[in-house]
Amino acid sequence: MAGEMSMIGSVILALFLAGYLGQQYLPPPKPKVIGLDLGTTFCSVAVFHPGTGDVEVIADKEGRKSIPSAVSFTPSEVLVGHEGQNLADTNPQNTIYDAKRFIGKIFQPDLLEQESARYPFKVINNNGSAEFLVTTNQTFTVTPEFIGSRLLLKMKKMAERHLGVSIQKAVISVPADFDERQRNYTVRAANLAGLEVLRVINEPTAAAMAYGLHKADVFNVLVVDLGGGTLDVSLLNKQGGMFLTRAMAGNNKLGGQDFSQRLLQYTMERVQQQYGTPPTLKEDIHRLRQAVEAAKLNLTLQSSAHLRVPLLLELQGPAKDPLPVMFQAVVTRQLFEELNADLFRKILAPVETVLAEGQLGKEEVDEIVLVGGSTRIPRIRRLISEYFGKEPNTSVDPDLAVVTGVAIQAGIMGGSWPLQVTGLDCRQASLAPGLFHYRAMLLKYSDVLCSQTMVFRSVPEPMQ
Ligand SMILES: *[C@@H]1O[C@H](CO)[C@@H](O)[C@H](O)[C@H]1NC(C)=O
Ligand SMILES: *[C@@H]1O[C@H](CO)[C@@H](O)[C@H](O)[C@H]1NC(C)=O
Ligand SMILES: *[C@@H]1O[C@H](CO)[C@@H](O)[C@H](O)[C@H]1NC(C)=O
Ligand SMILES: *[C@@H]1O[C@H](CO)[C@@H](O)[C@H](O)[C@H]1NC(C)=O
Ligand SMILES: CC(=O)N[C@H]1CO[C@H](CO)[C@@H](O)[C@@H]1O
Repeated sequence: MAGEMSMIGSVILALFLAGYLGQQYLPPPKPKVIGLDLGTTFCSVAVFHPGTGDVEVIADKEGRKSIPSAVSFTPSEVLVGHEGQNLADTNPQNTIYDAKRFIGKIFQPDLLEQESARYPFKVINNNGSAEFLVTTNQTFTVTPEFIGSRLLLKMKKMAERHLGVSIQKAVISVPADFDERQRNYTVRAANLAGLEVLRVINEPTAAAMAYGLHKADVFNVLVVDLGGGTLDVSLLNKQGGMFLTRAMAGNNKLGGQDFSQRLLQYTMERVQQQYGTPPTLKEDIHRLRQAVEAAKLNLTLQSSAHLRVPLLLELQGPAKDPLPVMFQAVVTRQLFEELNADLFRKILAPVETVLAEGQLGKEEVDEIVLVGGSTRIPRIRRLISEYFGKEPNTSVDPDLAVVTGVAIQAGIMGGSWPLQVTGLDCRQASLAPGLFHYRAMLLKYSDVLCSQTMVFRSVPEPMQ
């Protein structure tokens, strides 16, 4: 019996060593499964490199790691991402964005009408589902999942070009509060792009995985996701290698756009003060909006930003030609924080809600993970760290945390090495009687062996 066990032990060890040697001497295999983050405003794609254990977020030809979730239809072509976004001003009725807000959702007629009033394109009601009306040479409708599929196809192609292999499989993230229908339609979008979806994973779970929290000794993880237009707070609970969503709350009308809007309002008032007339031309307001957006980004790193915007103002009455002026203003971080003080305070409300619903004290939260570009704002970070009395986890780029975690999951689904021993982890291996005397050796290679095999045991299951 003991001999048998040690035979089995030797076989297992041989397999481990084969895997290890393979890893040392064979060329690393290409990733076969991509990780996709189909966001409301931005999308990204990443892969897990089994050879090195690194996640790589794939950039487009211009080196950009996210593409805007915009698709623009013209008589001759369909433009996706930055190219689509560039037409938002000149082709507004046919440039569709925010499609994720509509995917797989059944609306009450009046709610859909309310929603569509926010957009320059036409949203029509097809028996409760939203569709977008596009008029180029012909007039036709497109579904939110079709828009999603064009974005996913673009990212699939970016990955294929970068990796030099064709890709058919993906893991994709969705908001934790997506219901089954919304998940199904997200999968349908991927299928339309020629991708088989191996798993749908919740965005907060992905963000936690980006920090390796699926492998770390933590129980309660709070994920704060503050993007361009929405705030989502999730309380995750890790149990036996699975992340469960214990509570969720949010504010779907709070985000970076609102902070920019306050700054825009302020600059418009300054123009009025300086020149006695507000900017009226659409192009001027557009330029101001861009300058304000740039200033907001600068203020996360610097204490002040200098706005310099050429404007055409109707100074001498509408009969005369507008006068070109160079509007200039300095905005400080303190001013930006004052303009938004009430909005920033609203961020803690859903945090308190999830703690109350999860019946958890704030001191019981083990890790806080920040996701979404707006969590770069220093005042917001401080608000959260002061509330919990500890620093949030911020080392991963908050715009790429979700896609990084999705890629880690994709790496798990794709397997790592041909000679991999799956379904066995180092804890089991080292406790198997026959393996006992090899334990020291296993531990010596534990970085290599365990980091591969442990992963299989700790596959987190998003709560569906
Ligand atoms: C749309 O119309 C333009 C000119 O009006 C024409 O050149 C183009 O071929 C048409 N495209 C389609 C898809 O019919
Ligand atoms: C409209 O939706 C309802 C329920 O969602 C369904 O029963 C009905 O068949 C649908 N009608 C059409 C025309 O698709
Ligand atoms: C979602 O898809 C699954 C599998 O295709 C199907 O069984 C289920 O009925 C779908 N659910 C909804 C709400 O569409
Ligand atoms: C932001 O910073 C960049 C580089 O530091 C600078 O070129 C740009 O003018 C700044 N913009 C504003 C609005 O301060
Ligand atoms: C503040 C901080 O960085 N906290 C944690 C982030 O997550 C890792 C786990 O991967 C912890 O080790 C850090 O302490």
